[in-house]
Amino acid sequence: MTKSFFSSPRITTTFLLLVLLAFLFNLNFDAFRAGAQAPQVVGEGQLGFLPKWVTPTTFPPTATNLSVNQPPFCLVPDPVAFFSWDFSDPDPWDSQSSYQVQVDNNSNFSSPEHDSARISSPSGNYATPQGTLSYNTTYYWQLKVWDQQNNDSGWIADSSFTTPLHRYPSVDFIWGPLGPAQGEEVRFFDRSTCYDADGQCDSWVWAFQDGNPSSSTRQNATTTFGSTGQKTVTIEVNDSDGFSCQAIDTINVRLPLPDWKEILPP
Ligand SMILES: [Ca+2]
Ligand SMILES: [Ca+2]
Ligand SMILES: [Ca+2]
Repeated sequence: MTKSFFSSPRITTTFLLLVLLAFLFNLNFDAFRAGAQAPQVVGEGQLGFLPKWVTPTTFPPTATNLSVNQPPFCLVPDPVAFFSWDFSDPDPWDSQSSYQVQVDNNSNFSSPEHDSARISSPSGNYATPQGTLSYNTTYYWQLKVWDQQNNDSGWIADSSFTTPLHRYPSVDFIWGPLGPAQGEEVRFFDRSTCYDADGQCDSWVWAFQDGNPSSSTRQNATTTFGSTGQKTVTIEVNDSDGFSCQAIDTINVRLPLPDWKEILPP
């Protein structure tokens, strides 16, 4: 009678241990294939769905689709940059716990003009605070993200961006009389400020809804509205660098007052 291979308790235990080791090794082997960087060991019990005696490996995150945008220059008095990215992690259950953004006019990030410091947030967007960036400057920016196991991506650098030469025109105008009558002459006065070399605005384009004339290229213009109601007035101001901004306002044009005729008492 042949003895069964598994009848010895010692051999059975050894066999089961080998199976378990092969399973764990294969788990790590797959994980190594999934990511280029070395995995990090997670502390016991950090991943709730695994038993405490399993010490799984987790991988550092990265960020993709990095982009930088500057808002419409006419709307902001100082340069601002909006950054965005997508968090990416080889561990499908993992997510972003925090991020950090640095902005520097030195490509090696030796002296950042702005450092967000580490911010605990799952957000993929960040904007520089007002007053941190200067005009006429090329900036570089880099990003670091952390996953829920405190693994970080390392610094990820994106393309540079350049702020405008100087501030865009700040456009404003006034007019009188404030509530003109239909057919009454209305005078418009430019109150804009330009920031080119000589600080003087260089050209103006007015548009008057239902006005006669309906447009003007003078700095201060005059028109007469041909009907009553809300009329839109637009001015576009340009400086010598071609920086152009607009201002829009509405004017309420009323009915002309009747002509009064004095009637002497009988
Ligand atoms: Ca991870
Ligand atoms: Ca710097
Ligand atoms: Ca000028």
